[in-house]
Amino acid sequence: MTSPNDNLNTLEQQDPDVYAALRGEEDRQKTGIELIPSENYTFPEVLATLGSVFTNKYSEGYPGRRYYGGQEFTDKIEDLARDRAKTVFRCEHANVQPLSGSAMNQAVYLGLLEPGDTILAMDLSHGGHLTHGAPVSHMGKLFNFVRYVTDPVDGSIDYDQVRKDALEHKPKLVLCGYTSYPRDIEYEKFKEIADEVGALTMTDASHFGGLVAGGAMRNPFDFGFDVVTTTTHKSLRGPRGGMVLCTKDLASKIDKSVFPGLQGGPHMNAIAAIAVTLKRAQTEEFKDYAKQVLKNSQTLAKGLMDRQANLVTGGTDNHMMVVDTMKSYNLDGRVAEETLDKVHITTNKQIIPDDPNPPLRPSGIRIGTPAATARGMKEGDMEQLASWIDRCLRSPEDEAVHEEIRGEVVKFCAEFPVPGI
Ligand code: DSN
Repeated sequence: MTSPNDNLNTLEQQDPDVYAALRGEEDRQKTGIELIPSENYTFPEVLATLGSVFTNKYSEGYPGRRYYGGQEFTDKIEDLARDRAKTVFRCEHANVQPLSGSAMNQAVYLGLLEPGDTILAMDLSHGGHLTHGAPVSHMGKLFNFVRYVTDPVDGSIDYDQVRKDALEHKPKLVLCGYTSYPRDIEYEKFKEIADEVGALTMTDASHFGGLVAGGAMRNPFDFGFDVVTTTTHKSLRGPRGGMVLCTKDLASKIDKSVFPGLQGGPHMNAIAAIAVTLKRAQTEEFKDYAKQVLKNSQTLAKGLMDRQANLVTGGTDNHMMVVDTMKSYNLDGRVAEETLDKVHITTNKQIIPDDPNPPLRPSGIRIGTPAATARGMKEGDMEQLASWIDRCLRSPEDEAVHEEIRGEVVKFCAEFPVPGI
């Protein structure tokens, strides 16, 4: 059997351009601090599994019911992935085939609803996701999405307004979950609202799936939710992929919707890597990791606010914070992102609620702690990060300050090896 190193040697000989980019990306990941809340460093054994022979195999269908021969080992890994997902998320059924987040959510809408049906979901510009019915998305055109917004004063979800929207529009599905919202969800309220109008309940837990798995955040199934979707590469630290988790009575509709409804051959190398990730997720070490992500997030948010930064909702309950960079530093999000890039601190520009600016030049940035925590950073390190971020954004034109911080960041990063590199 060839080793991953042998395979990389072959890549270097066969394709020096791609090889150079791969080494460059490794170096970028090692010498910078990754603070995009949806990114992470996966486990070494996940990287190995992703680059394994499972990528060679077609496996349309489900374990025991495939359309191609030679499924002895693929059946085993898909069963492992499904069983582990059910254990980790305490649910009755798991489909681990969605290629990623968009397909995963589409499979739910298309499997449980009819085109034109109403779905109540969070508005993209208030923290929801593109696949939660943004008008530019195909799903936004196919279904009648009613989008709730956050409270204009404190920035959190206004449950009274959600209830009013539900009573007025009678959705068939009530969806909660977010991509840029720094607070926890009151599942009991969503469930009560959905029950009042006879709607199904769904959480898109993509951002915080790993924190639910690690017991650091609440699990929507404990509140009687019907469906939870999650990508597998964010706080869960697995390969890029998606899962639909649901109650037993929805299982057949979900499975048919994923295949043959939406997808063809599943990516078996990713499914094997999801199985590996879900084994990790059951360890004490992973539980500690999930708790530390939250402690780091709260420390970093406090560190920024102590330095007079303005955070949407005034803090965080989860792994992320949204900084209003216009109010804090008089910089738009693009300039803030680019300025932090110069000192090897990676964040992403972010539209904030009722943002007067356009998405490519919005008023904020998003910052999150899952990746930094995966490298072993703790509260004291978050204090240091807050100080660098604040100093850098208060001196956006000062090259000398940038050079000084960049040097400190690179030195600091050397103390925190990136898993798998
Ligand atoms: N792109 C992801 C995020 O950054 O939140 C969601 O798909």
